Amino acid sequence: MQARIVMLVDLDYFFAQCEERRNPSIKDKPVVVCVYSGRTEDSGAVSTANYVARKYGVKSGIPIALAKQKLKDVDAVFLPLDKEFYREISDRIMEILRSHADVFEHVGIDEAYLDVTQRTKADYQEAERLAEIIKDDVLAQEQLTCSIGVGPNKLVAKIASDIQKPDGLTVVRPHEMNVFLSPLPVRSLVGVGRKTEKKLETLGVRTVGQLAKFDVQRLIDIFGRKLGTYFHNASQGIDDEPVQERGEPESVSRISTLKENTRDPAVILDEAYRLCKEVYSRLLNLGLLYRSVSIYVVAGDLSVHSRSKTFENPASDLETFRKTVKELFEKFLAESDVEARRIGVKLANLAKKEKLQQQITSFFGDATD
Ligand code: DCP
Ligand code: CA
Ligand code: CA
Repeated sequence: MQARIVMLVDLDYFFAQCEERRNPSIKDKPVVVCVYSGRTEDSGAVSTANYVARKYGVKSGIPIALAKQKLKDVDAVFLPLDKEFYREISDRIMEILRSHADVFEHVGIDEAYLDVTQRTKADYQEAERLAEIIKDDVLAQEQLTCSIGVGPNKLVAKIASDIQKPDGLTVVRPHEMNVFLSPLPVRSLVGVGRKTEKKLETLGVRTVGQLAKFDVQRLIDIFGRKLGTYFHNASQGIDDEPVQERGEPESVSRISTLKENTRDPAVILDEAYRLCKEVYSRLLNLGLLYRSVSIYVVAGDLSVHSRSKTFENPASDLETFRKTVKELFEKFLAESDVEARRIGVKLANLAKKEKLQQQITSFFGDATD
C-alpha cells in the first residue's frame, strides 16, 4: 500500500465544552454533564466532565451521586444532557473537518478520520501545518478545542490523538512509530478491552512493545487467527484499514436555535437560508440530487412541527431548495400560531447524479455516437 497520512480529530471533553461555550462563566469550575435517569434526583450517570472536574476523579460513566460526593465542597456545575445542541455544533464542525480532507470518515459525534495524503503530498511537515490550520479553524468558527493525532494509518492516528489531551497535536512519523508505541499499555490498542488486558498480563505482556515481541503463533493459539493476527499487527503499528466515507446518507439536514423565539418570517427565513446553504454544500460534496424538501420548527413548548414537499423529478439547484423552504415556512406560519425556538431544513429522497444521467441517456439514446 502506498504511504498515507491519516488524521484523527477528537473534540476535547465535548459535551462539557459545548456547555462552557454556551455559558463561559462556568469555565473555571468543574462542569459535569449528566444523564439523569429520573428515578431519584441524583440517579443516573455522568456523560462527561471538563478537565477541572476530572482532577477530582469525575469522569464518563460514574454515577452522578459519586460525582457529587467527589465534588462535595467544590463550587461545581451539574447540567443535564442537551444532545441536540451538541449535535448542531458537531454537524458544523464536521463540515469544517470534511473540507480539509481528501477522504472523510465520520466516526462519532465528536471525532472523525481524515485522509490527507494527497493534499499534503504525503509530507508530514505539511500535515502538521494542516492540523494547526484545522485546530485554528475549529476554534475560530466554533470556539472549541480539539486534539489531533497524525500518523501513517488510523490505528496510530487514533492513539496519537489521545496522548496529549486537551488541545493536543501529536505527529507520529513512520520511523518514530515503534518508539512511540512500545511503552504504551496494551489497552491503548483499539480492540484490547479489560478482559484481553488481563489475559495478556498473565502472559507477561503489559506494553505494546512486549506484545510486538510476543510469538505471533502463540497469540493465534490463544486468541484465534483473526484476533491474534490483529494484535500482532497492531502492536507493530500495522493497519491497512482505509479511511472511508460512511455510506450514503438518506437525507441531509441542519437545525439551529434562534436567538429568541419568534414568528417573524424575515428572521426565520434569514436563518433558514443560512442552513440551506450549509445543507446544499453538503449535497454538492456528496454529488447527490434531491427529490424532497422539509422544514422543521421546534416551538417554544418544545413541540415539533414539520412540512414537506416532494417533487416528481430530482432537483439539483440551490434556488429550488430556497424557494421551497420559503413556501413551506410561509405555509406553516399561516397554519399554526406557535413561536419558533429552533428551525431546521432537510433534503431527502437523495439520488445519485450518474443514475439520473443514465436514465436520461437510456431515455433519449446516447447522442454522442
Ligand atoms: N460520552 C458519554 N458516555 C461515555 C463516553 C462518552 O455520554 N461513557 C459522550 C460525552 C462525550 C462524548 O461522548 O463528551 C465524546 O466522548 P469522548 O470519549 O471523546 O470523551 P470527551 O470528548 O468527553 O473527553 P476527551 O477530552 O477525553 O475526548
Ligand atoms: Ca472527545
Ligand atoms: Ca471521541
